[in-house]
Amino acid sequence: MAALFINPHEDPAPWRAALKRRIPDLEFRVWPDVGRAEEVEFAFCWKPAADSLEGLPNLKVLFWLGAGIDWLLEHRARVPDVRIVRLVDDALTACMTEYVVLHVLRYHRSQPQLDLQQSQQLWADLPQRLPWNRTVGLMGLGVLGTDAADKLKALRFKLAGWSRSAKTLPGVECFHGDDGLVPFLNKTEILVCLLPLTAQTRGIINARTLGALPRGAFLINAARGGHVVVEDLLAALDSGQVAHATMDVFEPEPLPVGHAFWRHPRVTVTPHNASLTDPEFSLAVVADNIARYRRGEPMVNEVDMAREY
Ligand code: NDP
Ligand code: OXD
Repeated sequence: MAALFINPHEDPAPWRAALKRRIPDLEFRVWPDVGRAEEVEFAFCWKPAADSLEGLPNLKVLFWLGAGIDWLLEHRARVPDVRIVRLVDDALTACMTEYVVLHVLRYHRSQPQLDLQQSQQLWADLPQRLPWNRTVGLMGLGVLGTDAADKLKALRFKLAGWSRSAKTLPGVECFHGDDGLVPFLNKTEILVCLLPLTAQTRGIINARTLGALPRGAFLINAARGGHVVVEDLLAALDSGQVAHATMDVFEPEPLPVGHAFWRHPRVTVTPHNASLTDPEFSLAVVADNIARYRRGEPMVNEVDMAREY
């Protein structure tokens, strides 16, 4: 049997090497060299050409080489009816937590203002807050949100979190569901979005929700561009309701040249690199799931397409 790598964005060589080390009996093929299509049992995909998933009659499991499965939801009509597993691994989580901590601290320590002062050759103190007097609000308390919460807790921030279902996390004031959203936002001074993009969460960062934050709040969006209503965020930045925003994800990507975010003085743009997929770590998790599948055991991080994440 064979595994088909369908990822036009990455060099297949390290994936091939990692697979060979971990499952030597599984042949590695790279799309479009499918070979005998009926031999393909597993697909490793990230944003493939939409037709590349067709014509694989014995495909059993599609391993999505990213954490967010919104591409699959968007292309649902062309996605085969097979089991789907998303990527959750330590490297991806650790990198995302670095991104969140980096930008939370940057806001907490007024670094954008200090950069501005430096550009004006201005030597001036700024008031400094203590972390236990500053509330960071995590939208999404899943794999990434809970790890970021742990590390921010170690830095002694006050933490709030919002999820779909009710949760209890030590050191995090937890809110959930529609009723919990505004109370969560009301106390959030640095808002970090780590939600999946679903029908329920599309456009969730909008005039209403930004307006529920304390004036002068900060936004860090490392989830998906589709969470943000761009014109509402620009208006909130212009009015001072939002002091500064850091965004790693956009719709579309790459962020088009000339887009208002590129040159906005109170926006930081990063090129969807908050967290990167490392073939060695990712393949370890994929290989473990293939072994589970072969033993007839439940796989970990299987996606519920009806729930959309
Ligand atoms: P998880 O599925 O582990 O967690 C999702 C969290 O969001 C859960 O707490 C879930 O609630 C909550 N949630 C989902 N829907 C709603 C809703 N309607 N209302 C309130 N809360 C909701 O996802 P991960 O933490 O692994 O990843 C989150 C996202 O981060 C990914 O989907 C992806 O888009 C993005 N990402 C971005 C990367 C980058 O490089 N920029 C890299 C990796 C991921 P509950 O706990 O109740 O289920
Ligand atoms: C993502 C990822 O989902 O990089 O963005 O894993």
